[in-house]
This record gives sequence, C-alpha cells and structure tokens, in this order.
Amino acid sequence: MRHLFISPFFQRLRTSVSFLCVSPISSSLPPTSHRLFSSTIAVSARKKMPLLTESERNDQLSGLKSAGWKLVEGRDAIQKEFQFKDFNEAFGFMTRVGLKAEQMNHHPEWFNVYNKVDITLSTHDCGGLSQNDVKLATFIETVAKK
Ligand code: H2B
Repeated sequence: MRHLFISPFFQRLRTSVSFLCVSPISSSLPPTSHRLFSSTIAVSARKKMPLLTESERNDQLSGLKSAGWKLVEGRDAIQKEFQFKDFNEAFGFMTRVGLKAEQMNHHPEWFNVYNKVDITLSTHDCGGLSQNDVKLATFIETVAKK
C-alpha cells in the first residue's frame, strides 16, 4: 500500500500544484521530438479543526460572552445579534465579515433583515466550537465596533 505524505503546510491549505512535463512522443521518433504537457493535481486534504478544550472554553469564550455572545441551546455554537443604523451599515459589516470568512474558509450562519444581522458560529467539520469560531467572533467584534 502506498502512503502519500502531505506536509502540515499543505494540510492547512487547499491548493493546487501544477507541473510541466516533457516526454518523448514515441520511441520510434528521434529523441529530439517531444511533446509538452501540463497537468494539475489538487491537494485538497485539510487539517480538521479540533473542538475547543474545556480550559480553552473557559479562557476564550468568557471574553466573547461579556461582549454579548451566547451559547446556543441544544448545539455547540455561539450566537449574537447585531443592530446597525440602517441596511447600508449592516451590509457593509456583512461584506467585511464575509471577506474575512472566505479568507479563513470559515463561514458564519447568519440572517439579515434590514439593519439587523443575527450570527451563529460553529465549526461544521468538527461538529462544534473550534478556534476558528473564536477567531472569527473576535474579528466580528472589531468590525462591529468601528
Ligand atoms: N465554515 C464553518 N463554519 N465550519 C466549517 O467546518 C467550514 C466552513 N468548513 N466553511 C469549510 C467551509 C468546508 O465546508 C469547505 C468544504 O472547505
């Protein structure tokens, strides 16, 4: 059985690796005849985020709770509702959070009506709260305060 070693660098990235290859067209042709071909292999392995440990929960969720984040009943997730002056401000906030979420490849569950944005954070890959939720919630707080 063959094993493919994927370094931690690639585990954190979903990336693609392209390579160029030069190979003889046929053994019957002179060795100077070559064809070029390229190929792309996708390295899509991603490191699974672990759930927050008990001490991480105590240390890192307490600050977010003071900022108004609440534990969701019946699932391992946090939730907070944000209110803005109008839709323009709410949508500007969602745009900034959305761009960060895409950069992190970690996306909020959210619901917007006019000037309100209700956000729930949880990590689907591990079925609960992970460092990604703490990181995104902390970023959301900095954006909301602006
Ligand atoms: N967002 C959240 N909140 N949790 C995840 O586990 C998650 C995500 N995983 N965004 C990512 C995308 C995964 O579904 C894709 C396939 O990379």
